[in-house]
This record gives sequence, structure tokens and C-alpha cells, in this order.
Amino acid sequence: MGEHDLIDLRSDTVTRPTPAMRRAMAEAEVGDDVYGEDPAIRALEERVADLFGHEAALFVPSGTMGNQIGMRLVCEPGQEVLCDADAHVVTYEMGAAAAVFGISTRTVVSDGGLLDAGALIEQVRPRGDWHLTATAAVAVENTHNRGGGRVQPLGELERLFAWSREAGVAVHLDGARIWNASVASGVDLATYGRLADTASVCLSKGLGAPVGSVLVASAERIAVGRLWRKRLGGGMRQAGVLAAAGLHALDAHLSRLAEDHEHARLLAKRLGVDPSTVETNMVVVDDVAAPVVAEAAKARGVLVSQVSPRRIRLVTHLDVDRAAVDRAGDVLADLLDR
Ligand code: TLP
Repeated sequence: MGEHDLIDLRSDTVTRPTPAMRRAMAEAEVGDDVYGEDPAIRALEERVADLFGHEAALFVPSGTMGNQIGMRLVCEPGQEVLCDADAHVVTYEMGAAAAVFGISTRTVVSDGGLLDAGALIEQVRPRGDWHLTATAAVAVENTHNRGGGRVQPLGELERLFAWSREAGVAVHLDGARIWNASVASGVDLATYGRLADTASVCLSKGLGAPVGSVLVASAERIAVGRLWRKRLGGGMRQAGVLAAAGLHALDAHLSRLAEDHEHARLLAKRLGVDPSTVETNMVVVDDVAAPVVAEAAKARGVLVSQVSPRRIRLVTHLDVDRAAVDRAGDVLADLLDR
């Protein structure tokens, strides 16, 4: 079996550009984006800023860079960002906030990543105290990765944002999969956008672009973000080929995310996982010997990711069609004795 016959459910990051996307990339009008002269990048930044109701946007190479610059824009070194204990920004970003920016993070244990605005607010520490590390920002992840692709309740997001205005604390949204949240909940992107000061959204997850994320914020903040991107080595030149992939993804791949969600529910049903726990494109299977299952599944052509020794994660995406979902379901059901 060749590499391309594998059904890769490890992540929605693994998608390859479709022929139509490759054509759009090949035809992109490009310029030097460090000079601000790449028309495709400019078009993408404007479009994404508009979608989320923000003044400006910045194309960055990865969601990690989008999150880290986004947090730096609302938090000074020596201050803290508060988030849930399973957040991507503290779990999978290599301690970047501390290592790169001198930002302290403090975490609050949540129920499967679900935002509880009250619980976060309770932990916020004020500025101007002689002893305390001031909480400058709160970070929220939607959908929540380690929460199994859960959509954050709109009411909690609204509560947190309304409170943050009074308190002078900023809100950063890790919206790597905000598209999935919007398609699943019917809440539009602008509504999610206006509930955050800075938001990082990824083109290279469910939307299927090969590379790239976009940070949205006020024009003033994005101008500073541009400096940080350059400092970090994220200033790219003829990056319009990547922006063209992103623009194509927004045109062609946004509404089809509903199909990925349907596929995830089908997989869940097949594996005896309660489908009501599957809100978007992820299925989490607990109480399994993750390394054993992953190895055995791989031998039978299905790749899954191990989130912990007892948990595997299956992610549906553009490169997994209904037939592949059925085949993967059969293999995994057999292995898991379901
Ligand atoms: N998540 C990856 C891994 O890092 C775990 C995955 O396979 O799910 N925010 C969220 C919520 C994410 O899930 C990810 C990627 C990122 C940010 C970072 O994006 P990249 O990989 O582009 O830096």
C-alpha cells in the first residue's frame, strides 16, 4: 500500500491542495509582501479582516505564529495571559509565550475545554498591584482541539467579552477552526470576530490550504504585528501563491465543512462514541491502548493520532471521502471490538 492509499485521520492539517487550488496558486499575481506589494496577500488580508469585522489582518505562516503575535499585541512581557489548561497556546506551542515574548501564562482547568466565563473571570488579577502578575488578556479556543472539536457557547463568549470591556482585559481568540464552529453553530464569523480583540484563524486546517493563517485586529495592532512577524522571520516575499490557496479555500471549501462534520458523526456512531459529543470534525475515543491501536490501525492503512496513552483522536477533512470514512470505520471498529 502506497503512502497515498493511507486514510489519514491524524489531523485536518494533512490535506493536500486540490488541482483547482493548485491552479489558483499557479495563476496568482504576486509581489514582494515585505514591501507590502503582493496583491494576493493584500486581497486575502482584506477579505479575512472583513469576514471577521476587524479593521486589518496579517498573513502569517502558521497558527502558532498567529496566536503568539496575537497574544503579544495584547500582553506585555511580565504580564499574563489566562486560558484553560488544555488550550493549544499552552499545550502545543512549545512554551512560545514565555520563550519568545516573556509572557506568563496561567491556566484554569475546564470541563473538556468548554468556556466558563465566570470561572476565568474569577481568576483574573488586576493591574497596579505591587505583588500580583497582572492579567492583560484571556485566550479562548474555538473550536477546542483537546476538547474534541467542541464549539464554545455563544452566551459564554458574549459574557466574557462584555466583562472584558469593563475590566480592561483583552480577549484573544485562537480560531484555528473557527470556520468549523461557524458552520456547526450557524453563528457567523463576524459575530465571533467582534467578541475578540485579536483572533488567529487558520487556512491550513479544514479549509485545506497548504500553509498559512491570518491574524485579525485593529489597524493599529496589526501594524505592530507586522513588525513582530518580521522580527520572527515570518516576513515572506512572493507569498501570494499561498494567499491564492487561501482565497480559493474560502470560496470552495468553507461550506463543505458540514460534510466533514457529518463524516465525524458517522465514524462516532460506528465506534460506539456518543455522536452528540461530536460537534465538528473530531472524534475522540477514550479508554483504549492508544499506542497499540495506532500501530495496528496503521498496519491496516488508517492513521490516527494519540492524544494521550488512553485516548486517540480521529479528524475528518477534505481528503477523506465517505468511502474512506466507511473503510476507516470498519478497520477501527474491528480493532476496538465495537
Ligand atoms: N493543531 C495541530 C497540532 O498542533 C495539535 C492539530 O493537528 O490539531 N490552534 C489550534 C486550536 C490548533 O489545533 C493548531 C494546530 C494551532 C493553533 C497551530 O497551528 P499551526 O500548526 O499552523 O501552527
